[in-house]
Amino acid sequence: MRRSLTLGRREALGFLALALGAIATRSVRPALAQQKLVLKASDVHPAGYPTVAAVESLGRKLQQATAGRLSVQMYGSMQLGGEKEAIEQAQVGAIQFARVSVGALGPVIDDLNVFNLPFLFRNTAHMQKVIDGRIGDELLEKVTGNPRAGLVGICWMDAGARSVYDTRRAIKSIDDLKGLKVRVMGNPMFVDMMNALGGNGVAMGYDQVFSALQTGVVDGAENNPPSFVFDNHYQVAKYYALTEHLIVPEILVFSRKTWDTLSAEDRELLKKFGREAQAEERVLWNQYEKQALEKARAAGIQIIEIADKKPFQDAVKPVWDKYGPKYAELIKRIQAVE
Ligand code: GTR
Repeated sequence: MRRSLTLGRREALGFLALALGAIATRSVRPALAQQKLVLKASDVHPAGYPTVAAVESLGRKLQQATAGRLSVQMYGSMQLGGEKEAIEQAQVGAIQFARVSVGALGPVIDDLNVFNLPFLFRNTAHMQKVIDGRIGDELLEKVTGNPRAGLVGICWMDAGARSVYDTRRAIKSIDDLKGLKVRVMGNPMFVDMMNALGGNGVAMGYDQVFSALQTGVVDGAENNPPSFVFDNHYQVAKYYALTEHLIVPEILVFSRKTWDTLSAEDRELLKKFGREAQAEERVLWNQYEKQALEKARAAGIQIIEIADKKPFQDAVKPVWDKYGPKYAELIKRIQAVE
């Protein structure tokens, strides 16, 4: 009897989303477009993280430009759950901004999955050129134009390169990955990728990774240095192998439900400040990436350079064979970006 009275975390989040939704529908009505509106934003990362700081800065500019009529309330640190939950909450209009990885949004908007191909970009500078240019704009438009997604693409954000970390052993060559249970983002492409690399890919929400590492549900995960360090995974996983197998940008999306209630001027402001947030986040990102690696080294994490990535690149060929062909044209254009 007692158990039915206690709310599970997921149920509690569900209620929270509903409650936020109720507030949102009350405050977001076309006829009331001139009224004060607090736009809710979700991020899995804590205060101070580049993506969180950039969206907060967007919020301050919005507040200033509209004399306080529009503002942003940031819910960081997974207060509203993981990224799947953030996407769903933005779709129903319970929140307005979801800052998520393209990895997490790929299952909703297949056009984006091109960026989730392992070793697609030569390096992070290449990825930046692509998201800053024509292709970046086109893919944001695909998000906005997707009739089923219920989202508007605002801007991209940097997330560097993702590498494997684990609690068991130093991965020096691809053979060391054999049999390791490695958490990946909730996208079938990444499960296939990890399996192709010799590990066992386990898809799981970001909100569960720390405890899964701690309890041994998984042996490892893969992420960029700031997530590894500032989300505390480095406290349990002591080996970080710089495989850099994925360079997946992040994206800031906005609830279509709310968007449709905004005036053209307000939409323009959101787009303008979004573009600025993309540039601001990059500066913060570069600093944070350096700090993260320094902090990991100081904490005694074994950081392993992988001089020869070719065996890793060769191993993911089946992933390219399975998912690559439908993006063939776009891949050619991406590869041609210098
Ligand atoms: C981080 C990223 C998050 C989330 C997370 C994950 O690098 O910033 O948006 O996608 O990875 O692995 O789920």
